[in-house]
Amino acid sequence: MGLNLTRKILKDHLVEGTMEIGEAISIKIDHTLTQDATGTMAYLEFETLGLDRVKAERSVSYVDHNMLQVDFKNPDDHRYLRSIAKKFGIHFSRPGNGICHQVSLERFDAPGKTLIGSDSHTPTGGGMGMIAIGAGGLDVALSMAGEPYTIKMPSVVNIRLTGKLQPFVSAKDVILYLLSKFDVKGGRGKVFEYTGPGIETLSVPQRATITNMGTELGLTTSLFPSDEITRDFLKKEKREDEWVELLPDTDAQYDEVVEVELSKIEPMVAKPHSPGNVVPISELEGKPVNQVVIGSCTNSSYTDLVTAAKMLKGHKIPESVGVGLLPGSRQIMNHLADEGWIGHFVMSGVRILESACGACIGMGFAPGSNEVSIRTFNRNFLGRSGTKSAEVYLTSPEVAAASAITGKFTDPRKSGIEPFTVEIPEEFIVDDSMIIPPLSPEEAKKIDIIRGPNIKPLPLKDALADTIDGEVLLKVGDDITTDHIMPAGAQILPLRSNIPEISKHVFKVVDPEFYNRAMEKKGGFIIGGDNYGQGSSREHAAIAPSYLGIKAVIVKSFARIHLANLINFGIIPFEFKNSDDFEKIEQGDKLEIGVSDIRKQPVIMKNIAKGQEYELVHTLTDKEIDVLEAGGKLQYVKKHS
Ligand code: MIC
Ligand code: SF4
Repeated sequence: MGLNLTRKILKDHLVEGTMEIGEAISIKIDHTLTQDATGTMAYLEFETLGLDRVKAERSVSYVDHNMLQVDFKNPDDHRYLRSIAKKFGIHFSRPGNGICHQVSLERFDAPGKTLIGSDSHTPTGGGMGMIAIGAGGLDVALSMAGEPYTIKMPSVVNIRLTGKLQPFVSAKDVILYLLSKFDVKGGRGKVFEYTGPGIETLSVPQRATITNMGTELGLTTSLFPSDEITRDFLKKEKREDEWVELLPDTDAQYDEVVEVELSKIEPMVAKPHSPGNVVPISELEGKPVNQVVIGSCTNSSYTDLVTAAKMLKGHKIPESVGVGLLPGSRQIMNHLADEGWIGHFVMSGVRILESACGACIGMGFAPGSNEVSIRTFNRNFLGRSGTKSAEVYLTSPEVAAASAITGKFTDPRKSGIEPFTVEIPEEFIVDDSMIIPPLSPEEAKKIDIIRGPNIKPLPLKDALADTIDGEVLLKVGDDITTDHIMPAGAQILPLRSNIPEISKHVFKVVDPEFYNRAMEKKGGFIIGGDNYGQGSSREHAAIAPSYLGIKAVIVKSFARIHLANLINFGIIPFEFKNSDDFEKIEQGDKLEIGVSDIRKQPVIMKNIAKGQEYELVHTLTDKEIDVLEAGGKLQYVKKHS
């Protein structure tokens, strides 16, 4: 029986387990990625492991999220991260060099390798033919320490692409189309592996747009083969030596097949407040727009940005619209400058922002009250832009540019602009002078780690008691994101290295009183619906609740990365055996769960207030139960080393 590419790469890296769907497998990790907003915590955790140097083949630390620098906090984190990189043998991509996923694709990703990153969009690397997975910071720290990474063996779906995209329709529309079919829960426990003649029409950056936003489907990851197109991209990046051909077997087996005819896809738009809320542009045409932002790790390729520049060239942006450009990397910014495109953006009235996450994570360029913002990003969760009342829509660069010109939602095919193609340059401008390479072990010994006053040690939980009890502090519905649990943005993001401070903001967008209640009641429980914890990989959405005394989260189902983060920080992730029980529980109910032997399922939860009992289940492995019993993964690792 022929192997698909996902299974081939996983098999090559398998350390433990059998590759049966749903079974826990541990894989060897070749590359690691961190960004500053999750990285400071990941390195604080790595430090506690007591190693002299990272053991992964290639580890890279990026600074791209916390770049506003309104006071000492962000620059102190940057300085800490730079000293850590030098101390432990890590590449350091300096602030200004670009967004982690874009730079990783350009300078570090390599076909056939495995990559773990403390950012949920790490699967961007799947566009390069590697297994790239997003994880919590602690799991990345352990991968840097040489530990294998454990996932549940995913099922592999063959997304078979045929045909060719129409002019002004691009890779973003392909992934938005898939989101319209499968929504934000449809990919859980799966890998989307792209095959078929249509893939030959997509460049590596276009493939990476699709794999990047596969995260929004809830996928474990997404994967394209490594073919001549991959080779060509690596050659242009002066890294052809890292190319290997990697294809599925001709008779490869898949668990499902989905056919997608590229020529039938239209420009698509994700409406507020979910990337899964997708409609064709025709449903929105003519609606006034106040803001347009082009860029981010989803749409920052040369083709994306030159296409937008060509469309905007010679036009003046109407006064009712503010347009921003966030080029994903310094390399792309250099091309735009070198070839005169920056000038065209500026002449049309676009505000040039820096090569960073910026507006995507609410770090500046927020829309006004009730305003309509079109963004070429991957997420439009409530309040993420910094303005809770704003309506954020996600589109391709083509729709964004056409709408920026008219001041209303515009189908680029009807914009009057003649269709054109943008060829990737013969060679990219390769300049790694903003990447500090790892020091030799001897040089590294001389480095001191520099910490600022906002960098506080990580508080750890005690070992698990036999019974856990307390009140239901909050009851929420389906699809709660980690942006709901632990919001980001300019006020809160700089507190990522200070758990006691950041904990004050837990669930702030859902219930501003949550923190006070959790403190007053000395912790308790959270009740949730389906797909609890979707979105970002931020482990702060587990660490901060753990610090506030949350003992268990009881929901209908979890999203993958958040589930792992809860376990890592000692919060028990239970699911209702009978999802109707969700309805019976209210905020304020007093619950009690005997957890001395949670290996035996179902586990009984008593509702003292209502005199009821409910059956709970979980998907925990024996090792995960040991981790929970120790109070969390760091405590467990220390006990076993
Ligand atoms: C995001 O897009 O939500 C982030 C900010 O990049 C997060 C990481 C974080 O919260 O630091 C992610 O995607 O994991
Ligand atoms: Fe940065 Fe936005 Fe990409 Fe997250 S999704 S890595 S915040 S650009």
